[in-house]
Amino acid sequence: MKRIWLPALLAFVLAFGSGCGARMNPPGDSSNEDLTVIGMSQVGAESDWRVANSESMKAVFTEEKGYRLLFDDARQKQENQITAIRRFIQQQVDYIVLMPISESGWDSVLQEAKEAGIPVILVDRMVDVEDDSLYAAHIGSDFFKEGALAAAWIENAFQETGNAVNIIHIQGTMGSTAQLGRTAALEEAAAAHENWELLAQLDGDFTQAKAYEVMVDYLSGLPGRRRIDVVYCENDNIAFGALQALEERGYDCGREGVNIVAFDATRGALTECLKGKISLAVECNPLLGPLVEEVIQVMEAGGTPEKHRYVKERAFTREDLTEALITNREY
Ligand code: GYE
Repeated sequence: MKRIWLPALLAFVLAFGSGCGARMNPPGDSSNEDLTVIGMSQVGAESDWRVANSESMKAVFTEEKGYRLLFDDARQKQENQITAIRRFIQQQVDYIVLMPISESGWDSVLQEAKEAGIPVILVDRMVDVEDDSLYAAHIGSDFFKEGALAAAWIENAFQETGNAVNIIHIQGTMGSTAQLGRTAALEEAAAAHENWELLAQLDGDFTQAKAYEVMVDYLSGLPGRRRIDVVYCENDNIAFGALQALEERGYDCGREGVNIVAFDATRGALTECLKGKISLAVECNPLLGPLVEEVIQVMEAGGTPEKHRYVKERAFTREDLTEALITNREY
């Protein structure tokens, strides 16, 4: 439903409806109210990060604040995202907010949105399109930078060793910006360190179940026990799956054993970090709802939003953490 300009609506009601008690809507029916309609296509609910991200959006875009949020969960399928966007175009929403599962394959559907005059705001990951006028703005994380923070920690942690540093790399959804950036940072660092050995690159699809499965398979396929120094997990849920698989097979995880490095730094991972089981938790901030609202407010006022906005992030080791910090964390 498109917005109806309130003064015009009032004038209409006063001119034609006054005196007979007519209203456009019965009480409680907000279908014709002056709401900004947002069609949101979310990747899915594959991780704790994702759930926190969806909650942040839902908390901001409420009817009390003047929005109607049409939220679509794509269950981790790009075709579902494309179908949702086409539906939003038909419904003539005011804005489309898209968390794209992967970078490629968006040109045509975003062109359709552009032709319908509906601005698209990208959240979290990016799209790889020829024409960057196909989206109005992008808000998310610098995933390469996050990976570089992790690589710098590994470098520092193993600088004294003369031995090989044995690394297992469990990747997120292939082709997503988060995977591409975090992978590129590790691969670049591995190429620059002669003694870093990438023993395996496994596809963990950002989920705990998949990571557990690929890690169990990998460990079961080893001829014997092997020294593993680092497991570079491209999100917290991958780290949880890897940790479970490693511990079940008798590996100790922590500074003296297998160093798990994870991304997101959600409460669950920080808890494992404080226990010493995750060595490094690199932050990735999912609380992007308020920043998306800022972009919409700029556009509502006729302005042009910043094209790319990256959120500030840090990394945590056990020494940085306290119970209180974890309890007070918003995600
Ligand atoms: O790290 C992961 C999620 O794109 C930043 O996707 C996001 C990533 C996040 O499922 O947990």
